[in-house]
Amino acid sequence: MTRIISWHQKPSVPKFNVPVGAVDAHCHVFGPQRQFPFSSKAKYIPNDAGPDKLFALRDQLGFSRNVIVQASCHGTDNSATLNAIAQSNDLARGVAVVDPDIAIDELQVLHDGGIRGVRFNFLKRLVDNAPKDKFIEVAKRIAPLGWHVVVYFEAELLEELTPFLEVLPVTIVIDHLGRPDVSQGANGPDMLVFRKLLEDHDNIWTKVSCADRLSKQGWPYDDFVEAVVPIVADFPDRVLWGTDWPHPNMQDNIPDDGKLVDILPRIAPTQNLQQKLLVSNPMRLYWPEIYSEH
Ligand code: 0GY
Repeated sequence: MTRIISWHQKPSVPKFNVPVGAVDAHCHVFGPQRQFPFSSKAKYIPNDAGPDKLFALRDQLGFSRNVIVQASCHGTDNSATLNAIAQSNDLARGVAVVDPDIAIDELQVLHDGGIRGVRFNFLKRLVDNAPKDKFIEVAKRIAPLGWHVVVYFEAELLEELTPFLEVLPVTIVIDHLGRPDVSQGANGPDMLVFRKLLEDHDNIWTKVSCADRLSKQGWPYDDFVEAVVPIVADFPDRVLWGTDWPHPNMQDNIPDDGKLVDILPRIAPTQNLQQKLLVSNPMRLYWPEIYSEH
């Protein structure tokens, strides 16, 4: 398999200044492969995108912290993610992907390494199986650690997955709004069903991220912005945002990360909303021990 370079080689410096202490709450690291080989089940093999590159981008974009989500190409071996967190001076935390049979003492080791959640990935193009009953057991096992689950699925699966989401005894963060068709608009069927999920369950949060994957129009992502503005306005305490760098598996329309940051004031138009989206919400979830609301 050819190793893919899925990220912009010269992202711009954003025009928008993010608030002090902003967290990029969805990004990944790949490798370096010599130290951290990819999984034999990986559906794509990327070039190395290690912690040095990630932290340089963080600084360029004006962010302070990262939440590193274990990428599917590393399977359930979280070493690359843990390595990046260890090199961050406590400016990174992580979300792991685990073998569903993982024991409590192994979870504690991950906790000590900065992991605060597990990801359940239902995308068939990324993983071979997603055993719901085993995931429920994992969720019960992580609850005493104060962790949350991150769930990744596409809009057509939402109805089938809702009963599963309803039995998870922890906070749930849904990646990229459950991948709706944003071209239907803010009142289109996908966004309305997703909004209802948030209305009915106050333990469900979402990441209003991945404009580049969800928009059908491309930059400046007007269809994405229009669809997510009401979500940020109406659920301001349950939204997160991240770059998705290094944009796993993207081969066309690779986004300029600086321009992704530049849509933030359009999706969160007030300072109060920007503070919640980029600082208070991710800090409450990932660094609660050092964060207090003023
Ligand atoms: C994302 C999106 C994708 C990939 C992964 O773990 C991954 O490989 O998450 C995707 O291909 O849509 O959130 O990074």
